[in-house]
Formats: sequence, C-alpha cells, structure tokens
Amino acid sequence: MKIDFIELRHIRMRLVAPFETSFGVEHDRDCIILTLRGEGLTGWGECAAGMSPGYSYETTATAWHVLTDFFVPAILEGEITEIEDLRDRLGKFKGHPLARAGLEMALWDLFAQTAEIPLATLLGGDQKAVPVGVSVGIQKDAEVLIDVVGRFIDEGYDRVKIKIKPGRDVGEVQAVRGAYPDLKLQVDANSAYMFEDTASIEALDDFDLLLIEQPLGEDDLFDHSRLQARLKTAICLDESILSVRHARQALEINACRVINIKPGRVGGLSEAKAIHDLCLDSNIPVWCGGMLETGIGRASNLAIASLPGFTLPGDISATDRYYKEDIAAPSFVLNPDSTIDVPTKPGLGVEVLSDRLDQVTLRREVFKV
Ligand code: OSB
Ligand code: MG
Repeated sequence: MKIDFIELRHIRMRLVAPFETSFGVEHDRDCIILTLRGEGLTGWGECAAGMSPGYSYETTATAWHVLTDFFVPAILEGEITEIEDLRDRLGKFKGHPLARAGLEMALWDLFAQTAEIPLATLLGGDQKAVPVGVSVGIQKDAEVLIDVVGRFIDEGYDRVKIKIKPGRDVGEVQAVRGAYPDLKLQVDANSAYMFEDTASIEALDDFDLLLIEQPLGEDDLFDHSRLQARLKTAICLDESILSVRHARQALEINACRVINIKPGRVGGLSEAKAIHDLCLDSNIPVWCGGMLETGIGRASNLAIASLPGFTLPGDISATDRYYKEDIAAPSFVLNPDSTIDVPTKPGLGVEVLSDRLDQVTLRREVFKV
C-alpha cells in the first residue's frame, strides 16, 4: 500500500470529570489524531501522549516533533506491503512508543479495511464482548470516593480500580472495601512508591484486591520482584513494561503476576499482541489498560482486548464515563454484564465525526507525497 496523505491534529477534549492520579490532575485530555490515506481508504490513529510528562516522558509536543520530523517522512517513502514494514522503517529511531503506536494504529485500520474485516479479526481476536471495569481517580476524601464508586457500581461496572498515592492508600482501600465487600477491587499507584516505603503497600495485602498496579518506579523491575515476594496479592506492571523483552524479563524474575497491556505504551498493536502471546503461553493473565482515549483509541483497545488471553476486566469504560460528546460514533455503552461489545465493522469500526473533530482541533498539519 502506498500512503500518499498523512494529517496530524492536536486535539483537546474536556473530560466529564477531572481525573487525578499520583502524577497530577487532568481536566482536559490532549492527544494527537492521525489520518492516513492510501488506495482510496482512510485509516485513523490516536497517539495518547498527553499535556505533561506525568505518565510517560512523551507529551503531545514531543510526539508532534518526532512524528512530523522523523516518523511521517519515513512512512511516506515507497510502499508499505505489511504492518511489519513499519518496524523496519522506524527501527533506526529510539523510543517514543506513544508516537509510534498512533501511526501503527492507523496502518492497522487501513490493512483491516483493505481485507474488509474488523481490526479484532485481523489481530486474531474472537471475543464478541470484553469484560471491563472503571478507573477512578483520587477524590477529595474517602466519603466522596465511596460515593463515586457507588455510582459506577449502579451503572453496572463490576470491577473498580482506584488510584492511590502515599498518604492516600490504606484509608481509601479500607473505606471502599468496607462499603462494598464483594466488589472486584484493584489499585493503581502509577509508580508513586519507593521500595523503602512499601509498608503501606504491604498493608494493602489483606483487602482481597485483584491486583496492585505499578507500585514502584517504571525502571525498577528488580525491586518489584523483591516486593512481589512479600505479597499475597498479585503485582501488575503497567509503566515498567515497554516491550515483549521487558515482559519476559519481568516474568522470569517474578516481578509481577499480571500485566496491563496498553498498545500505546509498548509502541503499538504488534508489540501488544506479542506480549499477549507470551503471557498466554506463560499462563499470565492480562488486561487492556486505557489512557482516557477518544472513540478511535477505544475501538482499537476493544479490538486487542478481544484476544483470548485478556481474561481480566480492562480499563475500557463507556464513552459517557469520559466525554459528553466524542469525535467518533457510535458511542460505546456498557452491557448489563459489565462488558463492552467489540466493533464488528471493517477496520476500527467507528465513524469519525468531522465537524466534531474540527471543534476540538488546536493545530493541524498535512503531509503529502
Ligand atoms: O495508569 O492506567 C493508568 C489514564 C491515563 C494514564 C495512565 C492511566 C490511566 C488510567 C485511566 O488509569 C484508564 C482509562 O482510560 O479508563
Ligand atoms: Mg496504570
């Protein structure tokens, strides 16, 4: 396939509620939407790099720079015959997985459209609907948190993840567990702890949590393995796993018992699938993480989460949990059994609403051959 047109848009979408984590609070979600055209088809991608280097070192500004100055020119050169070509083209560049993944998503969309099959099918997925939960940010106090969690349970979510940070951990978990004894509950520290101050992480071991996500630094596989040895509860790694090699090494040293697979974080759907395959072989359950994506990124997350190893509920919530109006249709809705349907139309299977996209665009640039 010859790609002859690439458009980048920096967009900003207002969240229905501010989202607070150990690295800060977001009121709006920034990201880059990519459009690729080739052979009369249009593919869409979403680069989840946000406003500040809180979750990842990448931001919309660094991604814009790396995409426009290096990645996009490499894609516009010659033909792309298969998705693997992208890895070869970008192989000489280091890092910037979120930028890479945005471009790769649009290519996967194009290849699935060419084959006239849903992206899920092209990836090898066959679950029609995937189990999902909701990720709840840090709230004003434990009372408010109980209230917010209760509202999501009423909406039908049967798994809840709460964000924690030092000083806002045991108290919150105790409160939520006390109010909802049977809830599937898990926590995410976004790497806010050091091995030296894990007494509060160890104190979480008696609350029947599904898992404890990324307690320590992203570059700290070794201390995660020391911490996992002290816990009954499974550690799940998010930020620490950037490749299938990291995943293999983490499993070899028992640094975790679960992996959160986010295609963005690992540089795209191909690497995400490779990590899935490794974990399926190793009997390690995985789930699909989220980054407050628009309907474009959410469609892609649902597609990868349809693979058989995604047995734990993903952070893929209904559209109305994030945005009043999305840039893609139809909206994703929660089924009564806490699942969301995988799109069945060819490619990503959503329609991008161009008026709506224009309204949220801050900056736009087009590249043609
Ligand atoms: O650590 O999983 C995370 C959002 C942005 C960046 C990192 C994370 C998150 C979430 C939200 O937890 C998941 C979602 O999209 O619902
Ligand atoms: Mg996380």
